Amino acid sequence: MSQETVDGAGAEETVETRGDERVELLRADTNNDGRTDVWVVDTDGDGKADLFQFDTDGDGKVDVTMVDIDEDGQPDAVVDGDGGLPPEQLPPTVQV
Ligand SMILES: [Ca+2]
Ligand SMILES: [Ca+2]
Ligand SMILES: [Ca+2]
Repeated sequence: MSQETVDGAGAEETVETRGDERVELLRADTNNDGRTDVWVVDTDGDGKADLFQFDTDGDGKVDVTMVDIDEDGQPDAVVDGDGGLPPEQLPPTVQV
C-alpha cells in the first residue's frame, strides 16, 4: 500500500491505463441524485473493464480513480481525482 497520492490544489496525477480509449461500460447513479457517481470504463477495447472512477461527494466530479492494469479484478493503482481521465459530462436529465 505505497501508492503515491497527490493531495493538493492543481496537482493532478495522471494514471497509466491499458489503452487510450474510453469505452464506458457502465455509468451508475448510486445515490439517486441524478448525477453519475460510478464509471466503469474499458480503455483498450477488449470489452473488459480496467478503469473505475467514483464521485464520493456527489459534486459530479471524480474523486477516486482505480486502474486494474492486468484485468484480474484487483485494482493496481488508486489515485485521487480523475487521474487525468475526466469523464464526459452528461446533463443530469436522463435518470428516471
Ligand atoms: Ca479493457
Ligand atoms: Ca466529487
Ligand atoms: Ca489487477
